[in-house]
Amino acid sequence: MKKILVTGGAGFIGSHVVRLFAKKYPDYKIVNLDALTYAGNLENLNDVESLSNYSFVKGDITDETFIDQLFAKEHFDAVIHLAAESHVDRSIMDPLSFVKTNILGTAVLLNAARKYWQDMNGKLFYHVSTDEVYGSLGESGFFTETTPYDPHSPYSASKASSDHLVKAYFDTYGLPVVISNCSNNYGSHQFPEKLLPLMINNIVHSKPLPVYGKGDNVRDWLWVEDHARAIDVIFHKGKLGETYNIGGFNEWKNLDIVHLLCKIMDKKLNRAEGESAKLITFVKDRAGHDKRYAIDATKLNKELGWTPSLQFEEGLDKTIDWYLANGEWIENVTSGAYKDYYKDQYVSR
Ligand code: NAD
Ligand code: TDX
Repeated sequence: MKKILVTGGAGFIGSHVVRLFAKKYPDYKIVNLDALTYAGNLENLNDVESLSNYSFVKGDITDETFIDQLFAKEHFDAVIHLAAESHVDRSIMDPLSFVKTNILGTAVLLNAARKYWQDMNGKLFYHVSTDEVYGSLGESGFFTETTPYDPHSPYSASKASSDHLVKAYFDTYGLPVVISNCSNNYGSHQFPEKLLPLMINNIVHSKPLPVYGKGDNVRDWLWVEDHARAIDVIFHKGKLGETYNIGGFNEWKNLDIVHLLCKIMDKKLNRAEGESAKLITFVKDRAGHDKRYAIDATKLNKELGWTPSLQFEEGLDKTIDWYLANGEWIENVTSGAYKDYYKDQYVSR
């Protein structure tokens, strides 16, 4: 029996990782630790909460005493660390909370693992990170595992720092670690501050669709369940001390993706063709906006045999259907503090 601590398991990607591990590995015990910030929601885990190998603990990864006590009590074999402040625009408004959670929180977890894993044999600290640590690409080229770090936003700088801490604990203490850096995820249960769920929600309500700058920034999109599958593969087969890039070889300009969403949703909502696209509104660009991300996931494919399972159009279709069928979920997560966030971020932009 392996006991795995998943941090941030009530968030978007974390809930998919918890679901995959708890269902696929009934002999693993999954402990989900989450502070339930605005981004964490136990409703994301309705279908796993009754499983006997799953439990939830509410707590903050920056609370050293609490984390030490948890490690002393639970004797984890592995950590899959996803808890983070994850939204670039929020990091521009409030950088210090990103420094606290993403850097200090990761350091507290690493340090607890170092202290409580007397025998490091068979242990694993898996850090889930982002392609944004590599900075921004021009028209061509890809991020590989050896691309130098060059983060630009407070979010990506905090994730870069946490990656460096993970590597330092491997080099200095021999802590068994692995890191993956993934491109933009999309899918069910994503908080509607990120591009795709925000646009889907606004199209449903016929609200303006705020495209930053000219909409010509490029992102490489991956279905969240394929990210969770990659984490499964790397967790079981990844080489200690290594980094693996995860991406879909699926680049889109923001404006093109918003047009595609509008086209699909016009059909699904029985609107005239072109009706939703009229909502597109160009707004002030994001400060320090990275131009293009594109991941080269060859290492993960060649060494560990992972490939994405879904084509983008199919994944987008499933994603839109999920949001249309889960109006109550969207209503719940957007009814409170989201309104203030939206006003601060978009109303006078
Ligand atoms: P999310 O914002 O949806 O979820 C983050 C979760 O962490 C939430 O459940 C939140 O409650 C929890 N959390 C935040 N602060 C905490 C704290 N101090 N203590 C305990 N829990 C805390 O984020 P996400 O999009 O699911 O991203 C998960 C991880 O994957 C992050 O580390 C992020 O950097 C990384 N990542 C995200 C993407 C993406 O496209 N979303 C891509 C690559 C990597
Ligand atoms: O309203 C919007 N309008 C807009 O044009 C929003 C929210 C975004 N955008 C643009 C900015 C980006 O170029 O869309 C693109 C995607 O934006 P986000 O969804 O905020 O993602 P991004 O900034 O690319 O970062 C994401 O990918 C890497 C995740 O939020 C990170 O957690 C992950 O690490």
